[in-house]
Amino acid sequence: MKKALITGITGQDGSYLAEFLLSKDYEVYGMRRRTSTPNFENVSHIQNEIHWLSGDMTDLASLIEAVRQSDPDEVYNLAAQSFVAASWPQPLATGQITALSVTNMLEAVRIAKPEARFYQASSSEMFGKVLETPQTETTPFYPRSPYGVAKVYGHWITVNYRESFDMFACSGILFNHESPRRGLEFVTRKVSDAVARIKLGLQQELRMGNLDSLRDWGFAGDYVKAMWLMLQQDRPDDYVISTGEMHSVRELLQIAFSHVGLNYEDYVVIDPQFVRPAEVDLLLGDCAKAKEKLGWRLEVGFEQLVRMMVDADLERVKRQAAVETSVVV
Ligand code: NDP
Ligand code: GDR
Repeated sequence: MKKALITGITGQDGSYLAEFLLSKDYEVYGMRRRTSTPNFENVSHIQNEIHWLSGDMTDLASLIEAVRQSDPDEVYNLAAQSFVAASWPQPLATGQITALSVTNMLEAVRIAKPEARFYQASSSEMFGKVLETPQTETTPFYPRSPYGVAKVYGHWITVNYRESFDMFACSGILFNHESPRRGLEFVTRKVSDAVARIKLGLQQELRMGNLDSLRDWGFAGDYVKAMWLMLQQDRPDDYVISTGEMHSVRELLQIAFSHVGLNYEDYVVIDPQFVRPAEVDLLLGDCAKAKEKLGWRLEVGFEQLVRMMVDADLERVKRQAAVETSVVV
């Protein structure tokens, strides 16, 4: 039985990856930090199947201990301050967690289990300003946010540990991927949640930022399979994972609202607080290398993804509203 250690297991990707690895009979170790309010929402259905370890990305001692205790064959480093907009008001915390902590994790592996295979969650945000489309493994980086800058550091330190210490370290340059487990602050989930609330009469408007930005959005369940595939190869390498399709935020709104018979223009209000100091106008990935070398395939398309998220939020909001009503009665 193979053993995997996942950081960031309570997040969107960590939960899908844990499910996927459990289905492949892995022993899954999940590292989580202490939070004042426990947040097992994404993993509650598999909570008892995971071996829980306590640790924080900024605390090297806890990471070494997590690697020692789990003795993993594979390490998936997904933990990060992952919300781009929050990286301007919290640039140093973002740098500590999303950039420098990658070195912490690589050091923990190098010290405690150097032969373990390592996956780093790199990001299309590293491309930032458009220098080339579609973007590939060789497109230069020009990050446009403290988050993007931090991810560039995490990416290169992973490459450097591979080249310096001969570690099996891979970096997945993943484009945006979404699901019903996406945090509520990210644009797809903000929209699907609002559509559900508006449809059910619980919200009147939706305040948004830049509707013209273009993203290459896929389904998180498909993308975690690519992470695993990278660690099953003979040689470590870096791969772009994307759909190769681009849609605007406006299109996202159109599809989500029309799925419940509404017109987004009747509800959306532009609010400058959601417009970023510097924007990534366009992301479009070319994942030919992953298709060819990993045999990775996409299963869920954009419209299907948006409808899936709206349907899931309709169900969830209805359930919550029913509980609240019964409490009031
Ligand atoms: P989430 O924000 O959903 O999850 C982030 C996870 O990191 C959470 O489990 C969080 O724990 C954990 N975490 C944050 N800070 C720390 C810390 N100091 N110590 C320990 N754990 C910490 O992100 P996603 O699942 O969407 O993304 C996973 C990774 O992939 C991230 O690195 C992200 O930057 C990267 N990525 C994501 C893409 C996407 O489109 N989703 C695209 C490209 C890259 P807690 O629950 O306690 O907050
Ligand atoms: P992104 O995702 O920044 O691409 O990073 P997000 O969903 O936050 O934004 C996507 C685009 O939508 C525009 N936008 C808004 N975004 C939010 N959150 N809220 C709004 O109201 C709003 N209005 C317009 C944004 O300006 C942006 O252009 C995600 C994260 O998962 C990162 O961790 C990951 O690395 C990248 O994707 C790839």
